[in-house]
Amino acid sequence: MRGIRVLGVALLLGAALSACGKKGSDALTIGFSQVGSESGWRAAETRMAKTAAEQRGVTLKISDAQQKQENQIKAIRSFIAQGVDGIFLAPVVSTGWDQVLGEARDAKIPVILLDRAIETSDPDLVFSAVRSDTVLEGKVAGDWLIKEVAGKPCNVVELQGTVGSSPAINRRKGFVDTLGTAPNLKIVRTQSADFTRSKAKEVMESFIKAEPAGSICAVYAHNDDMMIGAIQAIKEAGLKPGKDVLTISIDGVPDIFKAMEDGEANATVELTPDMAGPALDLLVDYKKNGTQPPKLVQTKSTLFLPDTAAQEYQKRKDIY
Ligand code: GYE
Repeated sequence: MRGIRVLGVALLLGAALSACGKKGSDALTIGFSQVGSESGWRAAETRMAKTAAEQRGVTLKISDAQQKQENQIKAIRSFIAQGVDGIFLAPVVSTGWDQVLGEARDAKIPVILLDRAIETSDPDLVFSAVRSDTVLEGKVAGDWLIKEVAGKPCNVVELQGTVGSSPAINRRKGFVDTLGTAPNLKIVRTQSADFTRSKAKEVMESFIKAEPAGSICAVYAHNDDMMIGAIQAIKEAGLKPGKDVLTISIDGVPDIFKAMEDGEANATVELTPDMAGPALDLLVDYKKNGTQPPKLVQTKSTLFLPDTAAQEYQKRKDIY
């Protein structure tokens, strides 16, 4: 009896020790300052980050900034105070990070940017970054539209993302520069709808009211969620999205594939929501083996059209 008890205690002790050992040596804790949940893409990125961390045995602390930079700065300071092993930051806007990233560097905590870029005078404040080429996304969108209208005159309206965010700045730039080569295409209205469906629906309603009836030939939205809002507004105005009004947007979320399948959207430029997976791999490799990461891991920007929408929707509907 006594022997069994001793054995039991020894086993418990052993388990406790090995658990401690794991925590002390290789289990990493990472803080992720997330923008918010403004879009379906963003929600998918958050979900995939959780899964990617679980798969790698990493503890991921996610802080939702509700689209406010001040909340992100607070979250980063709190992660520093907790002594995390690394920080992921999806920066809501592109400027104003030098101070707090300097604090992270002083604490020797590597910072990896996810999906959005920052402007900084000191690139060494950032350990690495995982994102797409958002200027290219705007160019792919513009090239598709130029080809689609085939020389006909076309009045375009644009729904921009969050003011001051790198994807809004760059997706506009890539698109405007590309349209500059096609004098038949003219951007007649452009406004931010903050990457959200509800604001985009309102802005699109105001565009439709402001422009002569039936004169809007195409909508370019900086993300699919805004396009879903715009499609709603177009339908409520008695027009057919995808036919009377062409649509081109960015992200490749399931809902836009559904809309393409239903003939209500024309094209999307896909952006993977798996930004945390590659970032975790870099950080784990650095912590374990001292491997210096590349400054940038660039994800693909692929154009999708209605011909494959049904099958692409099936592929995505359960993983987003
Ligand atoms: O396209 C949009 C989101 O930062 C690239 O943010 C990301 C963008 C994404 O809300 O849906």
